[in-house]
Amino acid sequence: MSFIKYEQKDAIAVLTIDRERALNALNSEVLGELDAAIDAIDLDAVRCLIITGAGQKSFVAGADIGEMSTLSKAEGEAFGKKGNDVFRKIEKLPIPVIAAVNGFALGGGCELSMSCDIRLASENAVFGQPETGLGITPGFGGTQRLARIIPVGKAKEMLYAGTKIKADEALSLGLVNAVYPSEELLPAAEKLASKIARNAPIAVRASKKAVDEGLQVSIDEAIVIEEKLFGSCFETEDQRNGMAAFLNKEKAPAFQNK
Ligand code: CO8
Repeated sequence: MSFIKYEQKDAIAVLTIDRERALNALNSEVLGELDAAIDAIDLDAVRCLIITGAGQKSFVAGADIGEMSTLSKAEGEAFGKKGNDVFRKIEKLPIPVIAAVNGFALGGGCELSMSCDIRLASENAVFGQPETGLGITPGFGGTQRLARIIPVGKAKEMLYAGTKIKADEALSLGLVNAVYPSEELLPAAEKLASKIARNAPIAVRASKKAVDEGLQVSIDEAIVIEEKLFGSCFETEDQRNGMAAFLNKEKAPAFQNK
């Protein structure tokens, strides 16, 4: 692949969008490679995925403006669908995904980070949906996910006025979980990923599924989703071993994903 680097270390994988000369902007080729890289993840081995951008300046500076500039209505819709399909695939991965936002996260970059479960940012990160200043709406889910993550009034300001926010404001809005100096961002993301990877994988996946599916339905239906997933954990070796270790006053076992 020319624009995606993928590295797996034990149960953690780091996927880097690597088109640094265009600040990692997403053109069709990058999106195609991202899609293929997501499909290729070994979900039996990987327990947490980190997505980041190459270099110190940008996570992803958006969809490629040059490529979009001449699209027709039908082509615009098709390009939006291509991005949405990939981002939805990321969102629906059974394993947790952490965005390590190492600089500009604008337009499609902000949207990519929002399709991840958790966002950590470097101090120089900048988030924004500047599309209306280019004559378009966000097209990779920005109008939908931003208003679901931060207060709707602030989301609307960012969408209508193109207001960009820095890392500290993103932290205060809950758009990111934590902010680090640039050089500490990836180690911090890997530390969190390791912590997740040490827990029982079936229970972690079930927790993700319960949150994501539960948020789409009424609380009565959501509680039932949790009950079923909770019950299913009692068919696992990891539950038996995890609880036995606690009762025997031993440290948590190495969970086997069984
Ligand atoms: N697309 C294409 N090229 C880009 C992009 C981009 N989004 N962002 C940066 N680049 C390129 C620049 O053109 C430049 O290339 P070159 O060196 O060949 O001139 C190179 O990256 C470096 O950029 P700058 O010189 O501009 O770097 P600065 O540090 O001066 O500025 C900024 C950095 C502020 C990030 C600036 O580059 C910028 O404003 N970029 C555009 C940000 C933006 O508006 N993003 C949103 C794009 S729209 C979008 O993402 C919609 C998503 C949904 C699409 C649905 C389609 C239907």
